Amino acid sequence: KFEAVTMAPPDPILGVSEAFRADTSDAKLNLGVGAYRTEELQPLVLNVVKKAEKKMLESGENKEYLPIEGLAAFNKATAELLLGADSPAIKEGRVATVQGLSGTGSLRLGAAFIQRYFPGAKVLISSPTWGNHKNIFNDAGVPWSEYRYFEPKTVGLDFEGMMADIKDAPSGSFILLHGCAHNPTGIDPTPEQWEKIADLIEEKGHMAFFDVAYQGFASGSLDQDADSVRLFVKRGLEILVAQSYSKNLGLYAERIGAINAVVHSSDVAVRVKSQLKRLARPMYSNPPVHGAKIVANVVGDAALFDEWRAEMEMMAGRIKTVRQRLYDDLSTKDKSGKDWSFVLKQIGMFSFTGLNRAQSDNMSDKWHVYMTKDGRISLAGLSLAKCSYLADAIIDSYYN
Ligand code: PLP
Ligand code: TYF
Repeated sequence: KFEAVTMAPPDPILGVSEAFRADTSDAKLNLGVGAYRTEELQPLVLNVVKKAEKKMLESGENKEYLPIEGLAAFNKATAELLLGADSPAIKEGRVATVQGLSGTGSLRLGAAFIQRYFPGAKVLISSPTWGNHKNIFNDAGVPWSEYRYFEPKTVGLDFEGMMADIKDAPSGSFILLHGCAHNPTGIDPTPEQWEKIADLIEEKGHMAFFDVAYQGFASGSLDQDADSVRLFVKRGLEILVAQSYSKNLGLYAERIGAINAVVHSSDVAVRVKSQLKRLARPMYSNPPVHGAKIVANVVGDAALFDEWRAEMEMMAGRIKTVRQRLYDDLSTKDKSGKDWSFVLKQIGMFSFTGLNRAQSDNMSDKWHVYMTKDGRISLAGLSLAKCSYLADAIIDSYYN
C-alpha cells in the first residue's frame, strides 16, 4: 500500500543545506539556513548555555515529565522577557503562556487554536515571508492570504500596500507580524508605522499574531526588539505571540519556545491556557525539559543574563561587521554605479539581495554559494574572509 506514496519536495530552506553538503568544492559557502556561525564558519554554543548546563548537571536534575504547559520557571521567564518584567498584563494575570516546540511548534499551536476557536477566520501573511508560515497554516487547516510588504523598486517596505491589504481583510482576521528582523527581507516597520498598524488592526477588529524569532538580533537590545509587541499590549489589544530561542540563545536543536496569548482578563487567560493545553496533549503530550531549564537558568540569574546579552551583542555585532564589509566590497568591485546601500539598511541575520531564481542558481552552480532561491543570503553564515569572494559571485550573477 505504501507503494502509492509519492516523493515530497525538499524544504526550500533546509534543502539548501543538503545541496551544500553534496558539493565537493573547497570554495563552497552555505548562506542558506539562518544559523549563526563564527568567523571560522563553525556553529557556536554560547558560554551562558554551557554554564547553565553545568549548573543543571551539578544540581542533579531529573527527567520527569513536564506538565503539558511546560516548565513554570520557563513560562514565567519567557513572558517577562517578551513583555518586560514589570508588565501590568503579567501582574494582572492576563498572559497565558504555554511552552512550545520552538518557534515552529508554538506557531503551529497558535494555528491550531485559531482553527478550533475562530473557524473560518483568515490569517494574513506578509509577502514574502518565512517559507514555513504557509505550511503551518495549511496543515492546521487555517485559510490565509498575503498582504503586500516588500517593494522591490525601493528595496523597502510597501507600507501603503500593507495597510491597504490589512484594511481590506474581513474584520476579525489574524494579522501575522514579524516582531522584529523580518525574515527574509530584513526590513521592519518604523515605530511610527507600527503605531499606524496597531491603529488599523484595532479599528478593523483584527487580531495581531506576532512571530518573535529574533528578539535581541535586530537592534541588539532584547527590550527594543519587543517594542512592537509591547505597543499592542500597552494599548490593551489582545494578541498571540510565538517565541523562539533558536537564534538568540543558539538553542536550535533544543526546540524551545512558547506561545503566549495576552488577553483582557485573568479569567480569559486561564480558559485560553486550558484550551492550548488541550490542543498540545494529543499532538505531543508535553514538551522537552532541557532547553526550558537552560532558558530559565539564564534569564533567572542576573549574572548569566548579563553575560547572555553580551554574547548576543557579539553575535549581532559580527553580523553587522560582515554586512558592512560585503557592502564595501560590492560598492568597490561593481563599476556600474548601482546603489548597494540596501544591504546596510536591512537588519537581522539576512540580506535580501534581489537576485532572482536564475541568478541564485548561478550562485550555486558556478560559485558554490548556496542561498535560498528567493534571493536571501544568511549573513550569519558569512565570514569577513569570504566577503570579497561573495561580492564577486553576486556581481557576476547579477549582471548575467
Ligand atoms: N519564524 C521565523 C520568522 C523564523 O525565521 C524561524 C526560524 O528561525 C522560526 C519562526 C522558527 O524557528 P524554530 O522553530 O527553529 O524556532
Ligand atoms: O529562515 C531560516 O533560515 C531559519 C531557519 O523549516 C529555519 O528560520 C528554516 C527552515 C525551517 C526551520 C528553520
